[in-house]
Amino acid sequence: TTISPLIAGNWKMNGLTHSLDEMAELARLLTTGAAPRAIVVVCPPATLLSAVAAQGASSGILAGGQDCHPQSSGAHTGDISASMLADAGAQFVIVGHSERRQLHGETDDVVRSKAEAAIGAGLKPIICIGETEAERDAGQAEHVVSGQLAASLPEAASVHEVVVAYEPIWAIGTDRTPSLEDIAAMHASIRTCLTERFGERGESIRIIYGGSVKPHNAREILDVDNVNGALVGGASLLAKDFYTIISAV
Ligand code: G2H
Repeated sequence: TTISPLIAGNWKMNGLTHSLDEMAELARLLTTGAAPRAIVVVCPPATLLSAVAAQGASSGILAGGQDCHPQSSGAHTGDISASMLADAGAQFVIVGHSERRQLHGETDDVVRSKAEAAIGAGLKPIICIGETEAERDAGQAEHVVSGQLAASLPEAASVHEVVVAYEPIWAIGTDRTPSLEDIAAMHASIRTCLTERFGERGESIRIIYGGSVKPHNAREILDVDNVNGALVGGASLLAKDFYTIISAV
């Protein structure tokens, strides 16, 4: 594939001011080592977004949010809009992470509105989809994921701006990953859904894998057909580990 790979770090609810030292170290590694082939994105908690965006500028690290509200402003205490993330320096935003779907009750409809809001604000949404372990055991994984994909992706003409993140829920933070064959099959199935729906534009949409991507397994996962990058949780918190994963493409 000719799609340039994208490696995004999802810090989740981790990171205080001192975590910016890890950002500085990542920037140092990226500017002193061989130039990375991948687009590198760090999605810190919102409190650190401006700092990460500012710090990343000189080393080519882009910043992203972890969630956004479907509306651009208004009476929504505690929420953050896509335009606010853009204003703070974000170029990406994760939407529909399984932790949002499961812990905040986000449906495909909500996720799609968030993705549309992101595109409207000039951000690239990283739209997460993935099956539970019970669904995989029941042989329903591809069916469930293609349903989520169909309902979570916007119809917008700018759909090539989206990134699809396949994250099997049972692989998140568990140090378990699907077999390379299963990753290949799922990513191929997602690619087929994208081209059936969007034609040629569907060929250029990045499909990244997430769920226990670590320094030791990054290379083999990133080598799988139709895997156009990774969404990295735990291993993105340490600059050294994240850099090893970035360097694996
Ligand atoms: C999956 C992933 C990042 P981890 O949620 O989104 O986390 O790499 O810790 O499994």
